[in-house]
Amino acid sequence: MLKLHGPATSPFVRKVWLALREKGLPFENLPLDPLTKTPRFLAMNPIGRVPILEESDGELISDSSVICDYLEHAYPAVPLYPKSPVQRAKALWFEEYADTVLVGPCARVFWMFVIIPVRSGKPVDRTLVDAFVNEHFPPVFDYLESVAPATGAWPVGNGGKGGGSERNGGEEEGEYPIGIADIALAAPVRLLDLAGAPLDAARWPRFEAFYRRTITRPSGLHIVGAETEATEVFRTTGNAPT
Ligand SMILES: N[C@@H](CCC(=O)N[C@@H](CS)C(=O)NCC(=O)O)C(=O)O
Repeated sequence: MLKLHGPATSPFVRKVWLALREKGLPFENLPLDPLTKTPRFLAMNPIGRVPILEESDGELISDSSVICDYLEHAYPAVPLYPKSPVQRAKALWFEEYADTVLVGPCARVFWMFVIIPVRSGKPVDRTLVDAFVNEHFPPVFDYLESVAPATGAWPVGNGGKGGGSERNGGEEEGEYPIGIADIALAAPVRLLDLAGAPLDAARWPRFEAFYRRTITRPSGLHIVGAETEATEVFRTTGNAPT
């Protein structure tokens, strides 16, 4: 069976978790504290980061984007990436944007609410949180709001039904199915829920609604128990579950 190493609180672990579930692939999640660089961990991934996917034959694959690309090729039955080159490029853009830009402010809020208080022994500094959110959220979420779909999945698709020739370079007309863009964009935003500081739905209604309908799919509900448990370990110890 496939093994997914890393805590369910990690946005990159969550991204792979959602991809595995959307593809219908059974797997086991194994805790691995990414902040403690044990020799075993560094032997699995020399840069000491999660997620790490372990294939049933023991092969190890690191980095959420590399893992998702691997899954797409090794298990193509349920595709997550568009076939049209231009739609695929757009999907990869949103995956990259989520992994490099969106993740930062979401992770910082999680740290401010969950990890810093237990490590510092001081309550959450709301003034600091508000200042951070006011400075760092608008550039990211204003952009995502401006491109978010009013209904359905992110408008790049997964190689299934799409918006017809004009919009996606020849894929079939119809509703866009869930794909890697949806998964990658939803995964980090979940950190805000786990922090107890959900995204402001009044300010970013389209993107928040997109996020909410994506994360409440069966794939998203499947991780809730594990991430709640892992968040509690962080909240009480200041460290990841091991
Ligand atoms: N680009 C990587 C990023 C992975 C990453 O930064 N993971 C974090 C956990 S959310 C980590 O392992 N951090 C440990 C560290 O940076 O020391 C991916 O997509 O998998």
